[in-house]
Amino acid sequence: MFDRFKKQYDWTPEGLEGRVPPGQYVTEKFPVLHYGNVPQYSDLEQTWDLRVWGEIAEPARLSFVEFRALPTIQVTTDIHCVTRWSKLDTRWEGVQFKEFLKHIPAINPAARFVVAHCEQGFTANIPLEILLEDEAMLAYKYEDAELTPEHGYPLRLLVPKKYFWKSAKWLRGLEFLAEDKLGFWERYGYNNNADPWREERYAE
Ligand SMILES: Nc1nc2c(c(=O)[nH]1)N[C@H]1C(S)=C(S)[C@@H](COP(=O)(O)O)O[C@H]1N2
Ligand SMILES: [Mo]
Repeated sequence: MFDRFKKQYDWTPEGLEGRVPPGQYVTEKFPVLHYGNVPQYSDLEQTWDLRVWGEIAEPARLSFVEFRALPTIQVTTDIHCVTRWSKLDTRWEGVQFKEFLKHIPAINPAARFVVAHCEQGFTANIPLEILLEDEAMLAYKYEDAELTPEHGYPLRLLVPKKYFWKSAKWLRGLEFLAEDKLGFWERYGYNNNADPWREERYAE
């Protein structure tokens, strides 16, 4: 059974057993959580790019215009933050990760992990096989509108299978690696595997 959470705007997912991972409550708000400041951008077409490097045939760089020309998909999914809020049926649009791979140099067979590099040095590490799942994407729209600055404008990762900290906001680079390398929260004591269904919140 789910305990009713104290806050007024949150509700108990009665009848939703199996839909919400253990220890989570459901919110209809969209909390904002991050370390550091919200980046400000002036001219994305001139100043923004997305870089890929590491275990890849050659490093590459996509401009804002090049990235926005890639085919997009929509995904409706539930998201689960390690601070215990879950939000159901969130709808995102962006470039599916496995589609993105078709538009960059070939990644090496040795590549098994990805580190997302974000503004201000934030990083998050994710196994490549998780990113190859259908709902993992490079997202730039939420509920049909451009992401707001605090939710990651102009680009964030969406990795719904993991606690939401792996859905890195303000994404600027993807590093492909043969060996895993801990990201920002992972080094800070959070569980590297971060599976909400197994309640993998903190490092052992
Ligand atoms: N760049 C960056 N991305 C980040 C974080 C951060 O500190 N920096 N925090 C993560 C955490 S802990 C969560 S729960 C989600 C929150 O996303 P939201 O603010 O859109 O709800 O962003 C994740 N992405
Ligand atoms: Mo989080």
